[in-house]
Amino acid sequence: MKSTAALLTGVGSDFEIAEIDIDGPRPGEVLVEIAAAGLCHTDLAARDGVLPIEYPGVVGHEGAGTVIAIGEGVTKVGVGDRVSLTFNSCGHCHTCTTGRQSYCENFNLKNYGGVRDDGSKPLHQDGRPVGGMFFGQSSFATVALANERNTVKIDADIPFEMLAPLGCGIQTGVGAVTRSLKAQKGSTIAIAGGGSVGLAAVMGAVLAECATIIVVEPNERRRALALELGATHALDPAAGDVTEQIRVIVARGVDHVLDTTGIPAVVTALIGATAVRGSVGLIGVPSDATAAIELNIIAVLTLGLTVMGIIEGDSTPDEFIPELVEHHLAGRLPLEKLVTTFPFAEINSAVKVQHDGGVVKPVLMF
Ligand code: CXF
Repeated sequence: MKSTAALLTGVGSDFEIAEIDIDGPRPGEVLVEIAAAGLCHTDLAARDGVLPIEYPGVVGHEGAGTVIAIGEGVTKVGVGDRVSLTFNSCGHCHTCTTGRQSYCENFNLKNYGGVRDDGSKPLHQDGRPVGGMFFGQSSFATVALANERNTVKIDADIPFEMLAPLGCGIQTGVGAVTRSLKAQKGSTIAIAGGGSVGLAAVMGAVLAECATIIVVEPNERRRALALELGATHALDPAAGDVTEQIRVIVARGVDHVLDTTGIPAVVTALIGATAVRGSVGLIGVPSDATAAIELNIIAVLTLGLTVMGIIEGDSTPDEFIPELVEHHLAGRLPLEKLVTTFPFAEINSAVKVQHDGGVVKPVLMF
């Protein structure tokens, strides 16, 4: 069938809205009419060649919409169901079968491989293949093909524009604090970056009842938003050494630090502000795939630090996304403070406004 998609035509290109053909669902697949799709930096990392995709190609990995067809054997969802599309996983490797599917051993193939499970490509333009299946969905399109595994049925009456970003950015931020770092009531945390993942992490820290929630963010409006969401302190990195600024607030250092920036100097500054036996969570994707930090081995071992890479907030989406929906509907996860909607056709302006810091989480509406 026909789908109108935002095509990336080459490394660094703008999105081009064009009509493509999309195959119907095969066994285990689900065809979804997209109602809303969040824009995330990972889509732009694919645009910029940091994540390997095939051009022309369709990205988008925070889709939400309505199921319009299902393939053989699909039982989790049916036609007419409202769904959130999330990251993909194989379901049969060691990490998937032990409940840690965000670290699927086949993560790259299943999320950036560009092929469905049988190795074929479901998107075409004028008879030629188009890169797709990005995070098992490629949801910057009016119709997306997903897998039953990365489709989560949502019964609750939540607007699609609030549902969409739960598929990646919000579950990543909230989950990093509550599920990965396992922050406890009364603990202290510093979060670098006040974008959608960092601010979702603030919401996670509020849910976890952390006593001190410090956000480090250069943009003044985002610092104000962090405070409105429940951060206890918002630091401007330009105001001085970040490690010292955090230690002025919590002299012994904070129990948890979380980096959403991927900037090595920021990670190093956060590590310097971590308390004895503290944990360091890394979520930010660097713009340079070779980015590295130096760790002083004696310091790490004598302080008893845990350094943890985090993917998708250690989420099991079938459970965690409905939980987040409940939090939102009960007023505990004010996503409306992060989301700004744009018509799908204005995807390039959404990218620009987000890049300039004008909005936190653009959501494209179809
Ligand atoms: C991604 C970040 C890069 C590694 C895989 C998961 N999360 C969301 O976009």
